[in-house]
Amino acid sequence: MFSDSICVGELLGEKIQVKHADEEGFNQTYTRMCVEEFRSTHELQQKMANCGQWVYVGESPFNDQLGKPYIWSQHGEWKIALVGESSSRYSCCQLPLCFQSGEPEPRPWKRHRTQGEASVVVQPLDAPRPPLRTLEPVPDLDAGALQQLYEKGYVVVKADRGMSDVINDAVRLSNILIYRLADTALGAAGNSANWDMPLLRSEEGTTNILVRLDKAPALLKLLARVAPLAEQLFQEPAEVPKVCQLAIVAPEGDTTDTTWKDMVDKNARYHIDGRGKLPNGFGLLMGIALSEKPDGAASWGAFACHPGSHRNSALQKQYKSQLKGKISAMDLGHATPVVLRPGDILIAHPLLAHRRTQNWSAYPRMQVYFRLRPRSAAMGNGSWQANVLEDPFSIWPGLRHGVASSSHQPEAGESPPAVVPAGQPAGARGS
Ligand SMILES: O=C(O)CCC(=O)C(=O)O
Repeated sequence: MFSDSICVGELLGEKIQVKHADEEGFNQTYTRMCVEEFRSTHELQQKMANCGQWVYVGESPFNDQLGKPYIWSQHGEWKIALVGESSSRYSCCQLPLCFQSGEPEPRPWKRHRTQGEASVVVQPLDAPRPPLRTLEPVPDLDAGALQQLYEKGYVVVKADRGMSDVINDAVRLSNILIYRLADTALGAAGNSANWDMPLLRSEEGTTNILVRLDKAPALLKLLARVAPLAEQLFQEPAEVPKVCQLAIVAPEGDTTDTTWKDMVDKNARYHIDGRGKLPNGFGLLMGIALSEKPDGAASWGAFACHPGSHRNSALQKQYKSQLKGKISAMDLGHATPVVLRPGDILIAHPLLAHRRTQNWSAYPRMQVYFRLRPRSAAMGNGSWQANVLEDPFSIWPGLRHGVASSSHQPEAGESPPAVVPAGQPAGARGS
């Protein structure tokens, strides 16, 4: 048990440290990890419901029998648990998550397995975090500004370069708050068919919203503009889907996090649309960017893909098993983020393995996705996509035609890929 104090390192940094626990297994360094990544790499007994963005994971197992210790938060309450155990060992309502210097106050931790409390101290692992950078103040009002204030009663002080950093932090915080509020509202509304909105469904908060096209003329207009590209590939008009997907990637992290600019993308799990069902029922993924890549952002929530994976038949054959966790996922290396400017159109094969990157910027990434299929497919029995796993270009006669009339025509053997299911086309999301 923890005797009197546990010194946890700087909670908002990459690493924290636990010291002075009676059980030696807890006394080690813990590294910050996204909850999603933690879940996908450890066999957890705990559901970790309503948890925050982060978990801190110990470097070594607790002992020979028990797994790694980890520190996580649920509804703002911090807990210490062990991989393999179904309930946490300790909890603490308050941690001084953000402090500039000096020793934080000891906090009582509740013991779950034995009665009593343990006193906990949170402090930086290495050097204490320096106080907030001293910002240069804006210059004094000059004589002209003072004169205007005198005459007109108002004046505008133009933003200088020193403002951009602080504004960026403030914009990011505002966006995190807005999108958390929106997620909460969407969760409370459930299926929002009764709202006075074109929104059909949002199973994942603002992350993926299905928007009814018949009630969203702006998006229908957008589709009308881009649909000829699908027609070129299908060599027939595309069916107008019932919905499209509005995919928003709000800024990652916490409102108290000051280290976000240093963060890099840690998502790693690619998917092929269709939730394991291949072929997956649509013939073309079209994504149109609504937002700009923020200046200097290394990871802004971009669509990222594994080029050529649409022709990887080995991947497609094993995909369902790896999705169910029966076998380990095929290593496809690093995904390529696709940089789009507002209005740019991404066209992707339905079998392309892809994912979204984390958004370590101040602004939400917004993209509209249409999942399209040939109009005749709606009438038929799925035969239009019957050969797509053997011949990924069988669904795109227009590509064959176009390539043939230039120099090189892809052969079926050149393209071992796969595709999607019949049935629900647009909106058939994968993972
Ligand atoms: O948001 C994105 O760019 C990707 C979304 C995605 O992977 C999907 O909907 O299947």
